[in-house]
Amino acid sequence: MAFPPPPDILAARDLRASELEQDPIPALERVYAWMSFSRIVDNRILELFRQGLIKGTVTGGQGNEGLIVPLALLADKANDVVSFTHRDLGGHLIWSGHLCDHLNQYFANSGSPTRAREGNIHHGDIRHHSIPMISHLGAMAGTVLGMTDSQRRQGRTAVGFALFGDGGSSKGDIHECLNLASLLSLPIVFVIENNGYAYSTPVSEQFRPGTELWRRAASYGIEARAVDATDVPACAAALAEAIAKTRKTCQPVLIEAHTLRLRGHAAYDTCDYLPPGEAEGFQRRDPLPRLRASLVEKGSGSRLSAIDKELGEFVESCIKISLPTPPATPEGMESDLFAPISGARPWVPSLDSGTSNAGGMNEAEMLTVAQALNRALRKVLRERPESLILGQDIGTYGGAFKVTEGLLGDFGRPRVMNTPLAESSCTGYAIGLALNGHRPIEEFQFADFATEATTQITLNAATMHFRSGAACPLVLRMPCGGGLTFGSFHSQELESLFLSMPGLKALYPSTPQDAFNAVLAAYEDDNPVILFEHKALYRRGREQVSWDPNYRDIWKPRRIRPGDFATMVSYGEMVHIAAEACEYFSSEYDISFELFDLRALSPLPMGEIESSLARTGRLIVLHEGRLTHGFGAELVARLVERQFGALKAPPLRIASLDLPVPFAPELEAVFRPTRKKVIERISSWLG
Ligand SMILES: Cc1ncc(C[n+]2csc(CCOP(=O)(O)OP(=O)(O)O)c2C)c(N)n1
Ligand SMILES: [Mg+2]
Repeated sequence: MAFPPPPDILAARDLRASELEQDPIPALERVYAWMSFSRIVDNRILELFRQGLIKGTVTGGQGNEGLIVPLALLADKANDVVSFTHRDLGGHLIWSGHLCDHLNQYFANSGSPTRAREGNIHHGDIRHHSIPMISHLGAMAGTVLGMTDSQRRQGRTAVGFALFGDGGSSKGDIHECLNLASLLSLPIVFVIENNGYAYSTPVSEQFRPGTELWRRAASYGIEARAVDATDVPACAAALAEAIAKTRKTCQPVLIEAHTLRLRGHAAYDTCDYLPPGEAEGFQRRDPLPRLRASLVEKGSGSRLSAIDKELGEFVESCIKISLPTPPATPEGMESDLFAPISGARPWVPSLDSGTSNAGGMNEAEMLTVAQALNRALRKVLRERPESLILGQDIGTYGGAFKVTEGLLGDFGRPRVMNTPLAESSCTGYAIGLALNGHRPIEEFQFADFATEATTQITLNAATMHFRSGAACPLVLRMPCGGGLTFGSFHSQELESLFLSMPGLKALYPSTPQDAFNAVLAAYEDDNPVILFEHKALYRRGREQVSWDPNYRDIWKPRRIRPGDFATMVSYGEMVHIAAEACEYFSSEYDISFELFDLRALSPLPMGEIESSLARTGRLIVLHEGRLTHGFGAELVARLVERQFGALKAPPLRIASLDLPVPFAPELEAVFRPTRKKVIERISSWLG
C-alpha cells in the first residue's frame, strides 16, 4: 500500500547556518516541526509498545530532540556519515526514509528495513551513510570514522557524526576513537549526549564529581565545548559552527550536549531512582515547549498549532499503513548470512604485476609463506585502488613478521597505515571503510590481540549483511599458533572462538602457494574473512609460487595424499605433521590415510571429505587448537552425523591440551601435538 504523503513542512530536511542568522523564524519553525514530529512518533511508539503491538523494548528520544533535530537538519545528508543512538529517532526521521519505513522497523514486519532481523531503533540506511547501531555502546564510533575517511578519500567533503551518551563516553572505544580521529585528522563531530544518566546510574556515580566531559578532548588535541541542548537556537548555532569548521579544517571536534531523557531509560523504566523533584525539573527544561513558547511570543502560535495538527494526523495515517503490514517471514534468513559471492576480480595473470614478472608472464618463484603473502598484498595494492592495509608496525618496520615489508615505500602512507594500539576502534574504522567502497586488509600483530576487537569482528562486521543487507568486505589477517616459545598471549589458535559466531568466513593456508591464493580469494570476497597465518609457517621453507587462475579453489579442502584405511583432516601447521604421520604409517605399517588440508574453515565444504569417510570408515582429525570446544568437535560432529553408518571405529581427535599455552619449550611440546605424539595417539587408536 502507498505511504501517505508527508505534510509540506516535512518536505525540507535541511537547515543552513545562514538561515538561523538571517531568517530565524521560519528556520526555527522548521526545527520545531521536526522536533514535534519526532516527539509525537516517540510517544506513539511508547503507547504501541504498551499495547503489546511493538515487541522488545523501546528507548525514547523524548527530551533529546533539541540536539538531534538541528544536528540532522544541518548535516549534508548526501555526503555526511552518522550512526544514530537509541535516543535519536528524530535524526533517523530526517536523514532518510518515510515514517512508514521507520514504523515498519518498530513493528518488525515484512516492510522492516532490517527485514525484522533487528528491532526498534537498530536500523540505518547505509546507502545514505547512516550506519545501523549495534547495542554495544561506543562501538559505532570507529565505523563512523572509517566511513567518513572513505568519503574523504573519494573526494567528498563529508563530516562524520559520532554520537554517544554520557554512559557510552566511558567506553574504551570512545577514547580510542578520539585519539584516532585526532591522529588521522578526520572531520568528526563527536557528540556526547549527556542526559545525566546511564540507565539508572547518575553521572555522579560514573565520573568523579565535577568532571566536565568535554574537557577530556584537550588531551587528544581536539577542540571542544559544552552546549545546552534544551536551548534550541543556541544549540543549533553551536552545531552549525562546529560542523562548518570541521568540514573546512578536517579536524575533529567534541561537543558535550547537556540534554534530557524525559521518559527514563526505556519503556519499562519507572524511574524510582530519580531524586525527588528531578523529573519535574526535566519537564521544565523540555526543549520542545521551550522552543514553542519562544516562537509563540514571536507570533508563530497559530502556525505551530496547525503544524502539530497536521503532523498528528500524518502519524496516525502512517500507523494505519504500517500496523497491518504483513508479518516478517523467514525467507532468505540463512542465505543472507553472507553477502553473495561476486565475480572474480580481473587480476593480472602474474605473481606481481609490478615486477619483471608482469605482463602476463607467469614465472614461478621460490617463496616462503611470508614472502608469498607479501607478494599477494603487493599485487592487491597495485591492482586494486580501493584496497588499503592497516595494522600495528606494518609501515616502515614491515610488521612484526615482516609480511608487509617494503609496502609503505611502494604504496605510501594513505594506503599502508600504521595504527595505534587500538584494535577495537581500528577494526571499527576498517568496517566503516569496507561499507563505503574500500576494501581494507587489517593485520593483527598476533591473533591473540584480536580478542580486543571481538565486538567489532563478531557483532559489528559479522552480522552486518544479515541485519542490513550491506556487504562488508574486510580481510582480517591473524598470525596465530604456537611452538615458538611465545607463551599464552602470543600463541593461540582462535578459530573456534571466532567461528562460533555466525557471519565470518575463514581461510587457513598451509603452503606458500595457498597463502598467495588465500589473500586474493579473501580480498575479493564481499564478507569479513579471517586469514589465519601460522607463525611457524612463515619461514618454514620456500616453494614454487606462481599465479594460479584457480586461486578460488582455496575455499575447498585439498587432498594431499590418497589412502583407504582412514580419512585424516587437518589444517595449518598441523597439516605438515599429519603428512609426516601418514608417511610413517605408510612406510612402517603399509597403512594409507587419505589426508585433507581443510584450508577453508568457514564456510565448511565437507563433500569430498565426507565421500572419503564413506569409503574409509575411519576418521582422524588433527589440529593445534585446544580439544574442548575445539574445531575438531565440529568437524567430527558434522562428518559423523552424515556418515555414522559407514564408521568402523570411533573417530580420533588429536588436539592441544585444555590449558593456557605454556611458555617453556618443554612444556609447549607437551601442550601441542607433535609428530611423536600424533604417531603415538594414532598407534594406540589402531590398537
Ligand atoms: C557496552 C554496553 N554495556 C552495557 C549496555 C547496556 N546498556 C544499554 S543502555 C545503557 C545506558 C546507556 O547510557 P548512556 O550512554 O548515557 O545513554 P542514554 O541511554 O542515557 O542515552 C546500558 C548500560 C550496553 N548497551 N552496552
Ligand atoms: Mg545518558
